[in-house]
Amino acid sequence: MNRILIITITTFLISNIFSQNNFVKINSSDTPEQIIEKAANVTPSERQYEWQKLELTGFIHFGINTYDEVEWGTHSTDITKFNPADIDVKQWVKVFKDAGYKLIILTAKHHDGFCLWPSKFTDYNISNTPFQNGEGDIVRDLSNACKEAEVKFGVYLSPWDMHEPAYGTPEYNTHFKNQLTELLTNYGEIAEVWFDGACGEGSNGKKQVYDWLSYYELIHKLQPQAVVAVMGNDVRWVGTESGYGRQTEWSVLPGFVNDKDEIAANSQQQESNGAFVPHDLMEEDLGSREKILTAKSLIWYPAEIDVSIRPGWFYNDNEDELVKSPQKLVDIFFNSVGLNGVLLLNIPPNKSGLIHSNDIKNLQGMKYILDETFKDNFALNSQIKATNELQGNESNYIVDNNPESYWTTNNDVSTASVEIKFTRGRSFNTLMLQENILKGQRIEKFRVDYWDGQIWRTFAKATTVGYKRLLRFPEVYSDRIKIVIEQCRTNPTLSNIGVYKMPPEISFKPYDAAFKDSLLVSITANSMGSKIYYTLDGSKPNEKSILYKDKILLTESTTINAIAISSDGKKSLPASSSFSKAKYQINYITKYNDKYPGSGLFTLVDGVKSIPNFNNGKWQGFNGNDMDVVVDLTEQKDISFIDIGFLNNINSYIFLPKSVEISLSQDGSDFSNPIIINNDLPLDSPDKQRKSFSNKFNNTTARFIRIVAKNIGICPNWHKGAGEKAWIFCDEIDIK
Ligand code: FUL
Repeated sequence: MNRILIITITTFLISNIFSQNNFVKINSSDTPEQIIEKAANVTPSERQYEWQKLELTGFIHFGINTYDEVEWGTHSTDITKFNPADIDVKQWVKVFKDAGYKLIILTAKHHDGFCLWPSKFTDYNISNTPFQNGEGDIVRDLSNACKEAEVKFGVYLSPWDMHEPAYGTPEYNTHFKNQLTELLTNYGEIAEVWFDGACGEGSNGKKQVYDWLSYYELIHKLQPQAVVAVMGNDVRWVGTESGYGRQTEWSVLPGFVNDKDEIAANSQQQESNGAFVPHDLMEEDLGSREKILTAKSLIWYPAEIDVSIRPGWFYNDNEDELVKSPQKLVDIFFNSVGLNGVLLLNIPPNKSGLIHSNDIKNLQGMKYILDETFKDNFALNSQIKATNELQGNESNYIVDNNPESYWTTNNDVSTASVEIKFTRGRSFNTLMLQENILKGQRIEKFRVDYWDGQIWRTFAKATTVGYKRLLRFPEVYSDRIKIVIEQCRTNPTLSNIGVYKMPPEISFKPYDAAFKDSLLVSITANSMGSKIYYTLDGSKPNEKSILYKDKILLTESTTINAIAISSDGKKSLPASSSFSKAKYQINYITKYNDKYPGSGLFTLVDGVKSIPNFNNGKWQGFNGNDMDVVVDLTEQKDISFIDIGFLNNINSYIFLPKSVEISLSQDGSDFSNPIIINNDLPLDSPDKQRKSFSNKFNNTTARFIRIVAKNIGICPNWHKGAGEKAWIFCDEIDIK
């Protein structure tokens, strides 16, 4: 995303792009009050409004990168390896739909240029792969599956195309529109078109000047209901790919237009440029009074928050254990949908064309927590009174469960409050507010108080609301709350209030540890009055399992499974933690790196071997230095066999040791005559393998065993990390 493109467009074009109410010009004669009033009345277009209500949308990154295990491909990739033998696009749709997602966007073409549909305009497409004997069309299959499941469908078409020879020339704009036309005419209704702003070099070393406005015109002609996102005029990029929006998130932003009605749109998504706004989309403040008072125009330009469930956008089995947890996904929900945005969550299918079970499990966990949280709204049908209300828009519309009906004040007030009395006292920790954005986004600052029996106490404060604002706070018990709108651009509206209690969440202390003789484990739940039940035999916990009262004493390797049930009957997701008992004492002469501690001090002697996937937490890493440890068997023992396991994953700078030295001692100080086992594999042997360094012994006794694994030190010259520290990853020392 490194390029600036300046496009000059006419007023005529811009008035086509923005409907009457989602775009307003500021006149030089406008007073500050008039500008604020204008801002308060900018509203979404119909397609923007329909899109905003989706809340949860899904992203699928799939393509040749899945097979190359890269995030960005190259123009010269061999596409004959593309063959998702077990592909089941219905599974993709089901996974998203079951979790409440309303739209799925597919990477029809990523930056490498490979097309998942048989495009007539390039050979670099799915029909030239072995997949379904060249008859495959994943855009067709997924759009059909979405239609059948009543999920909306969208396309990601990368403007940057590393493969297409025309890229970098004006002809490419025609080529790109030809491809857009194929996607927008052959696959039914398209709800969103997603353009990334990346503009790198093509195969000829040239960069492209994108003719964005002609792309938009084409889209609006062929699929008028489709929003154009990110490098588009309907939906803006939130500014990060972390899943977290701003605490103050305005949908009304300054736009381009000057007094002479000439418009300069800086249409490039960049670190330093917005698509349709004259500032950096990564800035913290996009729409405050300070910003809009100097604006030339104001536009409705809401935020989409894109994030992947894994570290990467494309599938890589190295990341199977790094799928975001249900709790993390819920946190993302609160910080995207709950901050006036739409969440676009990416779940990448694997090489066989299926979504991995870890992703499904965590997404289902997210859905469970959200359903449990939002199933009872304590505010529904409560008694409600406002300081001021407009006839026909009384305050009871806030609690009628209809997001389209709303309360507003009978004159232009910038402060007002609404008091809600529940049918009885409740404990709650979550609040939801919605403005009626069809009237505009107006609230700038609010607080929420509860009645403690004697006085009002503030328990939450925030700034913008917009389509939806969610707040979490430490549990409060009361039968009454008051929403105090402290600052507003014009008379405020509220269409919905929700007051909820989240299900409890469990924590273990310590978590997943190895220990020597015994270990005390505590379990806590983050909701007052919750009961915790657990099992020690691997079975699923329920209300009939052991009730947790005090720390659990472990003397054997054990997995604890637990659930918490709050006083109002809400169940946590089951949680589990494994504890392994070390067979021996171990002392470190060189210490492991704290970034990869495995499960702590006893990891190497806890009897747990790791799979050749260094992410599963049981590997200990040594960075740049040798591994040098002494195992103490605590008494003289017969020894017949010693085996030490190491990981090879040079893509992550993890190399096998040059050699492993084993020396035995009776007294723990004299370690002479080590047995040296050399690495017999080449350093560049395939990744993700666990190699044993072992030795047999005859008639040998010892109490102490010293193991030195020699690190190659720094990554070799031919390696991408040449000169940087190399890692050794060890999982287990096995002694028989
Ligand atoms: C980025 C792209 O470069 C990534 O590969 C990914 O597609 C993401 C959603 O957008 O800008």
